[in-house]
Amino acid sequence: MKKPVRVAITGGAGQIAYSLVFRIASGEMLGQDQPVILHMLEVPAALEALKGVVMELHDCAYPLLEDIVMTDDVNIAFSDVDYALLVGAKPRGPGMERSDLLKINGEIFTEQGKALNDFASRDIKVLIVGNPANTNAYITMHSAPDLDRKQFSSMTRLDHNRAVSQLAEKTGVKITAVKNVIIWGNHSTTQYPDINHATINGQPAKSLVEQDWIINEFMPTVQQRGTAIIKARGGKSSAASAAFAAMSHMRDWVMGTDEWTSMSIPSDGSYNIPEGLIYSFPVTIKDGKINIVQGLEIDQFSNKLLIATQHELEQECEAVADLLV
Ligand code: NAX
Repeated sequence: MKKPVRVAITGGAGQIAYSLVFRIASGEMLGQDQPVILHMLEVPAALEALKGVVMELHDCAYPLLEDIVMTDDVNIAFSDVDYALLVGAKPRGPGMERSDLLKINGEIFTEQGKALNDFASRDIKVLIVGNPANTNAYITMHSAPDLDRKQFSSMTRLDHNRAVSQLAEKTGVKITAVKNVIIWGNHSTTQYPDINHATINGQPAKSLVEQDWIINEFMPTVQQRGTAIIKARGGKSSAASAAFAAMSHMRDWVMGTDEWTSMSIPSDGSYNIPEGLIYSFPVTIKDGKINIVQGLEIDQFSNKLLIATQHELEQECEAVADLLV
């Protein structure tokens, strides 16, 4: 057995965490030979509910779960943690403008970034799930100047999985037949789900579906899937699929992957995306290092969409500029 690692989850009493923490404790994220200590952070008002989740974790008697730290103190939550999944965030309330949402969450993620900077393991890997995820990751990264930018990411894996699933369903193939789908940009409706480089059983996906379907069905379905789920679930947003995506994102970061996946990471200037912007790219991962897939041909239609989602992210970053160090 390996030495236990510490995994922090914020928003521990929320609905995504309720699907996520049990899988982490069972070894699904980091492997069956990796004991874990969970650090669960909540706001004071939700500590009682969090207590219930912790009771259930104990009731599972997971062999790999060594200990649980339950707290409303961000510094304790991030002390010596090796992995942090920042799920908790303030939802958009009635009458709240997007700029208000950015500001309120900006304050939360500034505080959390500072705590990661001061108390987390120097090798920490950070995934931001809470929305607006890319900009929250940007703020967290800027609030942790002693950590490497490459230690920060945000989640577009759920969008990626949605795109793979839509394409498999349309062409009547198994999920595993679909490769090289890409989500570019922001985790918002401006994201660009791109199948120009995708293959299905080795054949170009574009030769198997019509352009009209790509533009008028595939892209809007993926972009607006979150809203469709909220409507279908009577107001509740995606939770199990989001938890699975978060776990897969972290697992791939640690274990590596030969196939492409999509991750929002600080741009290194690839595809002319300004350096440092947290932007979703096609990536592969080896030995814990995330590599952006290089050399893809970007046609004019795609280029316009890559720039549009970049602009939205730049505007979001501008709206929180006064919070950045
Ligand atoms: P819930 O409202 O069920 O849970 C959020 C939890 O976070 C609450 O228990 C709340 O008390 C806690 N919280 C709020 N501020 C906190 C803070 N400062 N520190 C610690 N905990 C705090 O939301 P849930 O459905 O779990 O969704 C969580 C976040 O994920 C939301 O921001 C949501 O928009 C976002 N999502 C992101 C996705 C992505 O692909 N990146 C997809 C799914 C999801 O919509």
